[in-house]
This record gives sequence, structure tokens and C-alpha cells, in this order.
Amino acid sequence: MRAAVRYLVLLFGSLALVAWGASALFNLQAMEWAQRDVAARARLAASAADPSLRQAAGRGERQLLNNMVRDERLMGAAICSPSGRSEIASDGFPASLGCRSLPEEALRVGEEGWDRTIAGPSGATHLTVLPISHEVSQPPRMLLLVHDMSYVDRRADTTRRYTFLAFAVVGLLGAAAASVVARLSWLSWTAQLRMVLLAPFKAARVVIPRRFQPLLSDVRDLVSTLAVEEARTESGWTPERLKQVLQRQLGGEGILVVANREPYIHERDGAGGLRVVHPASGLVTALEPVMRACSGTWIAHGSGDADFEVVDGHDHVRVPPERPIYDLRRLRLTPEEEQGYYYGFSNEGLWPLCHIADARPSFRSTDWERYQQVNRRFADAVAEEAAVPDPIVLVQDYHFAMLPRYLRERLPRATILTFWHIPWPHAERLVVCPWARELLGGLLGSSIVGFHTQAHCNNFMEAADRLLESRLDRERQSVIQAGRETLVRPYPISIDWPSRWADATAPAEQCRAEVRRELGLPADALLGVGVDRLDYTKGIEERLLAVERLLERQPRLHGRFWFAQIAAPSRAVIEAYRSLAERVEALADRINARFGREGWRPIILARRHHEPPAIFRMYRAADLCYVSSLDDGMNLVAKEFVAARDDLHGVLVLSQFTGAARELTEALVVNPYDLDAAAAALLAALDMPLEEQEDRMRSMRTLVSELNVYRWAGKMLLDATRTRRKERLASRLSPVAEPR
Ligand code: ADQ
Repeated sequence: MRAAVRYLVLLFGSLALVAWGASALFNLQAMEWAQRDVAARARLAASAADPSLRQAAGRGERQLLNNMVRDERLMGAAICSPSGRSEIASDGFPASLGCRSLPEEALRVGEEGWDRTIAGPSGATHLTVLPISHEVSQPPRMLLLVHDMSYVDRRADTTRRYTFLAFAVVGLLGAAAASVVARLSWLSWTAQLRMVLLAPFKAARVVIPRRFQPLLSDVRDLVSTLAVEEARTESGWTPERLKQVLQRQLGGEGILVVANREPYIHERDGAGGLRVVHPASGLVTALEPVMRACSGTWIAHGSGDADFEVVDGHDHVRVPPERPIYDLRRLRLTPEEEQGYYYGFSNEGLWPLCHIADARPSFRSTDWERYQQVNRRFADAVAEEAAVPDPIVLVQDYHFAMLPRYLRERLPRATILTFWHIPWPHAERLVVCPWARELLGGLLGSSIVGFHTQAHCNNFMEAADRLLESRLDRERQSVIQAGRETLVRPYPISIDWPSRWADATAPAEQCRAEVRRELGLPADALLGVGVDRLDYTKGIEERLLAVERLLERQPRLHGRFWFAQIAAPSRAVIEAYRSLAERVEALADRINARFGREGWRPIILARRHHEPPAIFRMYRAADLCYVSSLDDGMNLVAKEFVAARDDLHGVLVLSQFTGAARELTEALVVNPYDLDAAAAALLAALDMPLEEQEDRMRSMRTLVSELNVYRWAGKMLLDATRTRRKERLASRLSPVAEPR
């Protein structure tokens, strides 16, 4: 608005200046013409009257002079003697302009005469002096004519007024025309720009005018950068917000997720029907709500015995079964592939390699072959599912260390973000794996590699530095190998908030009463709970030993305290897991035998898969939850327990060797190997006043609600989209890098 006013002031100012100049020029010219005109007319009149003038002068008759001044522009005429005396003058001759007022030179002129224009208060006056014919022997008399030139001034005034008026009209018309043209072109420009900017969100293909192309990428970059920054800094991540951010960043393009475990398993129920099982997996727990929020395709091993009965011709099934939102693409693995890739290399090799839990990794070259083979098959499946040449692919976990490299060969422009859900070991331990270099090289096919904690990022970068021909950029936190940069970033994983399972669970008081009844416990029984896959990294044995130590030290808890361990069978074909199951069973029996009595067996061991609603009931029924992992990337059970406790009661006892312990500092954090300390923490939990429980739980709930899984996914996907934007720009400026 202010710019428009400035523009108008400038326009009219310039026009007024031009009008003033033009009229001044015109007036000068008009005066010159008028002077020439009156001088000529004076000579004409004088020559016509010349003989009579001579006589009239001799006789002193003024009638002739009066006749001459009938011309309206002649104010007076007089005959001056050679000495400059006025001999006769017309009636009303202006006294101030008489013959005496003439300068000497005017009376001595030759035949050509003398002219002068004099400015006066009521306008200009022109004087003409001409000699009257005379005897040669005598000096001539002079005819003095006084012309009224005020009409020239009047005409100049009128001209000036009309000139200004004309310029004002021209100015107004010009301003109006300019503003119409500007408005129309602004509308069309902005409409075109809007169309171009919104093009990615519309199904229709939009042809982008050339003139917009440089501007367009700048504007898009700016908008995206602002959106990314806004999205990164703000808290309050929800599924809706994740959906909006991804819609803005991806324009409706789905993401591709590769994970070994599928989010829904179809199994036969034994009665001729099918049932859907939610697997016990932290990865599934975290990623499933994200896929619900942003859609796309999840590519996984189809491990259920009825999985391929429900897929279409391309091995796809829409999930979640109750309200389909995204595609699940199932891959069929042969028993040999499953054995070598999953049980062998992944779970007997990499899992113990990455966890410090005193389990020795086993590396067999046949398993390694299968691992690579299956990674290639998954890379092929991703390439088949990709709808664009540069899709965003989220590769999940240690089952797919080689996939990023293979995928880069097939889709050089893909943005590959690999998230490693388990710890990354120190370089000294990593070299135990005969193919450590290949694993690092495989992962460096990714655009971004993510871990739960900064410590694991540091281990990864250190290993790349020591084992590979690569360069670290510590400022950017990246590894550069063969000209390709891989960012290394911490993304602490979490759970959905509000938790859909917590929302679907009965209130804490009800769960408390029902669970005690179902387990046959008294209504006032103190109950501790442990929930895990039956895995040696979870420290289940140490947990039960801590309970034993507590009972040794606190006889007052005998008959009052129970500990329920829910343990989902996991990887049962692996000997280490089978023997763990046996050891845990034997330990529970020993403790029960040692302390148990009629009506009280302190350890309740439920070695079976539980669906999430049953687990959340247990969380709500318990007085404490003990997570005693010996090494754990994050541990979602701890966060689920916090999410379940909307009554603010219950105490979390948490191992210091979990990623979660870095966030949930209001838990009672313990070293699970230190049985005395762990038993003391269990006792402190049971004795903790309700107010303190509420304070601790409130604080942890605030944290988990903020640092939820949508934030985890949002931060990763925003980093991925930003990386993709940069790579798109780079590929426009230079040819696509050769695949390694
Ligand atoms: P997990 O080792 O599987 O995850 P965790 O994070 O604790 O460990 O998640 C386990 C999940 O399985 C939870 O959602 C839990 O409710 C569920 N579960 C546990 N016992 C169950 C049972 N008996 N029946 C049914 N479900 C059960 C890996 C890493 C972790 C990391 C996650 C996510 O080892 O460190 O937190 O991935 O990245």
C-alpha cells in the first residue's frame, strides 16, 4: 500500500514538472511571436499612415492618432519631436510612457525603428518607435506606438492551466492503466506461481513456465527449509501432525519400509479359521503407528503359516485388517534362507556381536552367503515397489546391513535411511566378525544411518574410520566413502502417544482387581511385572535373582509380594534361546521352591505370547515394573509401562544399560548385575509413598508424550526429505554418481 502511494506521488510530481516546463517553453515562444506580430503591425500601420502623419504633426491634429488606436491592442500613439518632446498624442495616452520616457537611442534610430517590451504590474507593454518621413535637411519626428501585451500573459495563464489539466488527466489515466495492468499481471503471476508451487500436491501434471523455474526451486527450498525447521523445533508430535508434515514434504508419496518382521501375521487358528497376530517386537511396536500415519508399503518376510492365503497376485495385503491404510508386501523365504539369513547370521552372529551380554557370536560363511542373498532379494522387492526413481526407503535393523548398498546399485537416486535398532559395538568387538568391512560398506550405501544414542553413532563412525578407506566429517557427523556421504544420526525411538493400547485398556483399579483375581492373588497383593521377549540380553535371570535377593532380605514380603514374568518365546530354534528358556524356568522353580509355601509362589512365569491388550492390563495392575536388560538399544517396555499408568501410580525400575535410562531419569535406575542394589531398588519401589510415585510418573509421562514415536519418525523422515532435496539439486547440477 505504501509503495503504491509512493508510486502515485512520484508519477504526479514528475508529470507536474514536465507540465511546468512545457508551459514555460510555450509562453516564451508565444511572447516572442506576439512581439514580432506587434512590431510588424506597428510598421504596417505607420507606413499606411505616414504621409498623413507628417501633416497631422505639422497641424497638431490628433484625430489620425485616435483612428490608429482603434485597434484594441494599441493603447496609445504619439508623435515625438526630434528632441523627445511629445507633440501630439492619442486620447488617454499613458502618461508614464510618453516621449520623455524614451531612451536617447530610441530617438536616434534609423529606418528600421526601435522596439522594447516592458513588464508591468498589470501585464507587459510593447513600445515601437518609428521615424516619420521628413525633409532631408531636418531630423525626423518619431511615431511612438504603445501596445498592450497583457493578452499574451492571459493566454499564457490559460495555456498553463490547460497544460496542467491535460497532464493531470494523462497521469490519472496512466496510473489507472498501470494499476489495472499491474493487478492483472500480478494476479496471473501469482496464480501461475501458486499453481507451480502446489503442483506436487495435485494429481494433474502441471507444465512449469520456464521463467518460474529458477525462482521455483528457491521458493520451494525456502518453504521446505522453513517447514523443516518449524517441524524440527516444535514439540507436540501427533499422527495428524506427522501426516501433515509428510504430506507437505512428500506431496502424498508413500514411503517404503523394509523390515524382517511383519506388523500383522496371519495364522491358522486350529479350528479351520484364520487369526491375525501382532508380533512381540519393539520395531513393530514403533513403526506400525507411523505407517498408519503416513501410508506406503511395508516389505517384510511373510512368516505366518496362512500369510500367503490372504495376499493378492503381487503378494500384497492391505493392513491394518480392521481399517486398511497401507500395503504389506510379503516375501516368501525358503527354510534354508530363513535359517542362514535370520537365525544364523542375524541372530547367532550380529545380535550377540552388537550386545554386551556375554554371548559369543557364531559366524558361518554359509550363513553370510544366505544373508547377502536375502538382502539382494529384498533390494529387488524395494526396486519393484518404488513408484519414483528416488523413493524414500526406511531400512530397518540388523537383518539388512547389506541392503542399502544393493539398493543403491538398483536405485542410485534413492534416499535410504537405515535405522539400526540395536547397539553398535566398539571397533575392537566389531572386528570379531569376519565381514565387518563388508557390513560397514553395505550400510554406507545409505544416505543416513540412525541409532538410538549418540554413543552408538560414535562407535559406528569410529569403526568406519578404523576399518575402511573413508573420511569422517565430525562437524557434519558423516562418513565419506568413495565420494558418497552418509550422515550418522541419533534418533531415540519411542511409542505412540496417546497409546492406542492404553486407551483400549480398562482403568487401573479395575485391571488391578481383575488381574489379582485371575492369578489367584489376594486383593492387597504387591505385584511386580517383567515383560520381554525371552532373550538373554533382557537380563531375565538377573531379574529373578534380584527378586530372590529381595526375598532373602525382606521376610516381611513373604506371602505378600509376587513377581509376574511375561516372556514371549523368541528365536526358539537357536540353542542359546532354548537353553535360556530352560534356565529361566529352572530358576523360577528354584526360587518358588526355596520361598514358596501354601498359597504363595512368588514367581509367576508366563512363557507365551500375549497380545498387547493383555500386556497393558498387566502394566496397569502392577505396583512396579522391572526392566533389567544387560544391553538394550532403547527398550520400549519401559515406555509402555509409563504410557499405561495414567493413574500416576506404579514405579519403574530400569537398567542403566538401556537407551531408555538416558531419558527416563525419574525411574529407579540400577545396574542389573548388582543384585544387592537391584533388590534395594525393588524394595524402594514397593515402599515408595504414593505422592513420590505420582511425581516421578507425571514427569516421565510428560517426557514420553513429547518424545513419542511420531517425533522419532518425523525427525528421521524430515532429515530424509531434506537429504533428498539436496540430492535432487545435486543431480540437476551434475550427472548421477556411478553406483559403487
Ligand atoms: P526388542 O528387543 O524387541 O526391540 P523392546 O524395545 O523392549 O525390545 O520391545 C519389545 C516389544 O515386544 C514391546 O512392544 C512389548 O510390549 C512386546 N512384548 C514383550 N513381551 C511380549 C510378550 N510376551 N508377548 C507379546 N508382546 C511382547 C528392539 C531393540 C530395542 C528397541 C526396539 C525398538 O532390542 O532396544 O527398543 O527394537 O527399536
